[in-house]
Amino acid sequence: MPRSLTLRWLLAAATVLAAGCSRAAPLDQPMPPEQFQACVQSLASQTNTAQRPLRSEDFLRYASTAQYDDRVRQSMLVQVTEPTFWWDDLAATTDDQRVEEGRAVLAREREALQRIEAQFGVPKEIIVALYGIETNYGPALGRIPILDATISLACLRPCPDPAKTCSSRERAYAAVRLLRDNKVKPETYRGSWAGAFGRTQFVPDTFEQIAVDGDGDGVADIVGSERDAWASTANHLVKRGGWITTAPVYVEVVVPPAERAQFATGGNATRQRDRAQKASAWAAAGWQAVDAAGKPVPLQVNGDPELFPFLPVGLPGPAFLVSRNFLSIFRYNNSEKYVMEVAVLANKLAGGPGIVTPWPTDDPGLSRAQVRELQSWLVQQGYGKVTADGVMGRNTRDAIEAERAKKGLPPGRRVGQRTMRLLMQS
Ligand SMILES: [Ca+2]
Repeated sequence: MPRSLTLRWLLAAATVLAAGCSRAAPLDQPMPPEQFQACVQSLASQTNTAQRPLRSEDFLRYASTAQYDDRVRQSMLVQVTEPTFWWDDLAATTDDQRVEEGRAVLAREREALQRIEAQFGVPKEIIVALYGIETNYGPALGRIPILDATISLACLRPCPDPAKTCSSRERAYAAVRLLRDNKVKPETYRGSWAGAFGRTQFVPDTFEQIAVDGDGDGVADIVGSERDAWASTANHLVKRGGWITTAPVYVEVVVPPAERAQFATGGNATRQRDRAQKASAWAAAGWQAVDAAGKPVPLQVNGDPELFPFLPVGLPGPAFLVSRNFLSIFRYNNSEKYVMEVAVLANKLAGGPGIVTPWPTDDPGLSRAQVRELQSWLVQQGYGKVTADGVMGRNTRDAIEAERAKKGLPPGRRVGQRTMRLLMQS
């Protein structure tokens, strides 16, 4: 989702709330209806601050039908409280099933994707990978009415300075303008709690600026048309992110022995953007690439782009030199994990090995098929709130926590390959 809420923002918001900011709703309980109505009126009175014109009466005409949706608040809380591991997220988001389904999309739409690749200079595998991560290739578009989501969010997360606009308010205004201008169909104007909609999950303000027609009918419809969604995504990566046609997102590397100590960060990420230099300069400094078997090989990159080190969990662990295209995807959704999910899935779609160097864990992550197997087992054990949907949600983690305690495993809310076998063997 372009420009999603960041964990950083959520934590900042939690701090503001904890400090007793009178304008912000407390996140520990649903917003009362009268407060929501007052907030809608207040938003209507501030449309003069909107970055694109919107009259108060136009805003109210649509916003007065909006309803507070408490799923927005609940999702904000979950994001803050449930930490996840790189090896879990990547195992699920780039599993065999998603690779197979992505290859089927590439085969089905080869011509259209090649045309979009030629027009924007973004590889078709990147576009399809992003489609797979965002909405699982289409079906998971989200169910929350966008008007409800964006206005609820603007009320739960008011602008720090009411006289100046901010992203949550802009998003709500853009959500209304899209309806006013008939850019979206009311009946399919649904999406995520953060207001992202369509096949590649644009928020309304981004849609206004970036969405383009990709199937030639003159209309940008990222809900109904895959090609429109793909072209819009490619346009985002180029216009907002400065995509470089020839550069890979990442190259997996071996750090030279003399430099390894500085990357032993105790599990923390290292991103050294200020060290960007040409691939050939890294090679001259002793950095090597890793082949599909994990063997060091000479570092040579087409076009010799500038690269900088990125180590998601430090050493030991996988190490990468990443390009400007890493930052381009980061601009789409500012999460390093998200960037690598898209890039690794794209690598696998193109026949690559994914990440070769092992993660520093003896309990690697589960595919969605394995999560479903675990969930079915948990349901059999009597955890009635668990659904076998392949998603590690709060109910599944609650059940895992209880089951780990029952089996005498160290306390925790996760399960990997090894602990899954331990749990299910008795
Ligand atoms: Ca179209």
